[in-house]
Amino acid sequence: MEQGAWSQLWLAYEKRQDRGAGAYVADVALNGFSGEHRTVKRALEELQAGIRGMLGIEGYRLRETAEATLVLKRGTGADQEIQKEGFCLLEKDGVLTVEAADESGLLYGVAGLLRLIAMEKSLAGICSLSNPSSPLRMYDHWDNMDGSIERGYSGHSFFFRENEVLVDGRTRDYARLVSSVGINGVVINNVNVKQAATWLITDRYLDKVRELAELFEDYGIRLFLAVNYASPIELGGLESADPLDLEVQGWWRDRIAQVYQAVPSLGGFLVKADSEGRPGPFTYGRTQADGANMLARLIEPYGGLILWRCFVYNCTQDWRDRKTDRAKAGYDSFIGQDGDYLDNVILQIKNGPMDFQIREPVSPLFGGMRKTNQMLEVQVAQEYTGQQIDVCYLIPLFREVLDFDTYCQEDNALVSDIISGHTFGNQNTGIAAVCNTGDDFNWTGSDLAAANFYGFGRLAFCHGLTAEEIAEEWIRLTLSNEEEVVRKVKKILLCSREVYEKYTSPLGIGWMVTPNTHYGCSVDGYEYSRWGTYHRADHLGIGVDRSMRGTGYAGQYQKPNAERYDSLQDCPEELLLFFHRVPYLHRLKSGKTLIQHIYDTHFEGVEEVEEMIALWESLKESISGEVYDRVRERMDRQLENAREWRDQVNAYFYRKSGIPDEKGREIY
Ligand code: GCV
Repeated sequence: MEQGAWSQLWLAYEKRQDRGAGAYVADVALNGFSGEHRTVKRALEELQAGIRGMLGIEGYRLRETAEATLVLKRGTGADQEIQKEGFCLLEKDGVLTVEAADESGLLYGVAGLLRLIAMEKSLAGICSLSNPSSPLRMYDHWDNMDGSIERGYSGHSFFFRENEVLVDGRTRDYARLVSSVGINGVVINNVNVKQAATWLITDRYLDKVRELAELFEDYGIRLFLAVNYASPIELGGLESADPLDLEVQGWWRDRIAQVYQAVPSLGGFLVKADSEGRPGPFTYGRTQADGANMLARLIEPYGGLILWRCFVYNCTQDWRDRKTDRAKAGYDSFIGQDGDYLDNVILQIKNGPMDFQIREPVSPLFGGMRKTNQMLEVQVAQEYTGQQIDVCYLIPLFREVLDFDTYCQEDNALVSDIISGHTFGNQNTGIAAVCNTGDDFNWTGSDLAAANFYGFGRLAFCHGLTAEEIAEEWIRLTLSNEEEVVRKVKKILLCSREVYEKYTSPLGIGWMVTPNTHYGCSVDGYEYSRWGTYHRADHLGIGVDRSMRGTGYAGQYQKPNAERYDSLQDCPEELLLFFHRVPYLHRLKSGKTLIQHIYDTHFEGVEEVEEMIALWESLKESISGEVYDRVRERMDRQLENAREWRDQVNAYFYRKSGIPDEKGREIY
């Protein structure tokens, strides 16, 4: 297998203690699968690389349909619990079986087996069934064709360079990595489709797109493209992109036919319309459903999907306008057409109503929409959460979103249920994350940010995993199986989201970031701008009244969430300032005043970063030098960032409120 000048991350297959796995893996039978199938070949290659690296076994004997100690078997019986893309690992009487319903499941099953070997787990008596929780599990890349990455913190794109599509060893390793954690769909280009990227659906690029799509297919991944809604104008020379215009429809019909002729396995299109300056159906007085359905109807004969983003809001708001509430915009733009979307449209909804802040309520579109396919969009790229300089393990945040009860019906009403298809019995559902990779040696800038890259895939495949389980897996696969390393790195990862929250914006208010770059503190950076992201702090208090007495946002939720959020007393405190305008001397449940809470958390946040650094330093001898140094260097930058946040936020609120810190600490 081609190895390049980049890390193999959790597929490094370094030497491991053999806890008995060696007894099975050298004698392999394929039962019900053809060794000639492209995905089976990849699974076998992976098995080979894994056992060679981890167990020192040079090769295995492969037999078709004969008995062996490792049987890779197609599960077909009616009583099988194994579902599409699922697998089961079973050990009985000295025979280990990886049973799967299809080739993708087999690939995931082999990855699951190699994971256990890498974690030095015994396979004796194992009986473990893994079915994917969500049908669609996607990474969305915001890569531009010039090689830059929007909100990328790990170097340049490995999909594009100088307006060319790249298909090489790195893209193959990318496919290996993400398929090994269960990803089955990838959007390779930025949702802000401009310039050369608009041409991705033309002959200029389709040959290369096909090559990449075929590489992905080997690994059970469908390639998707983000498309420019104004393509009929920009590529076709038409005067309009009105979805109801017959000429526009004809243009898309021809284009889609040509795209699928060139790339038959294409998964479909992702569309950012009427959002942050991108064109869309609103320009023509049409609804989002009109726009999405027009494309869906035309792509349906090819089995394609339209993933339509719900990130629609007015980004040219006047800050003096206190009635318009950006948080309400997504729901208001989509709820009216619930039920109007075709079955091959999936609405892709950001986890919160704003924009990937460190703390936001879950979007009320989940639970609000009942007759429309939905998928969740989260951001693994740390745009607002430390930009892969600050440690911020995001799986706990994603877990909270999955576990959120929308109360849209009595049972099975968690976000996790909705995006698994259990709530409304639909097939076209899923989960997507904005990816955090680039062409840095370690893929993610910070080595610890790879825990998010790994973890999102694992969580998408198995909603039941805890943040702790995923962290432990990643540490064992990537850093070390030494108990001390596992314990301490887990501690760093698991506290990191709260630590980041402590030294940045308090109690769900969000933002306060440096405009445009979104790294570092600027309390009023967006306060008097057009983006609709205000904290409205004055000398009396802070927060936005989104109760029914305020903007009414709380009313977009189902009961009892609507009532809880509406009430100052019952509102979950971590979201208090998102939903309410609160005076500085308001007493929190801890007994502290709001202002004292702000001071305390900001001091604590910095102290906890110092503790994280001390923990990391105590592992110097146990972690590979380069990884240790890279992380350590970023931790210094994190500490500097945290101090700056602490001092600016505390000084800001001290100056606004005039209320001193009860503990008399230095505030400037
Ligand atoms: C791709 C935020 C980001 C933008 C991003 C946008 C989106 O506003 O700052 O960079 O654009 O979200 O999700 O479309």
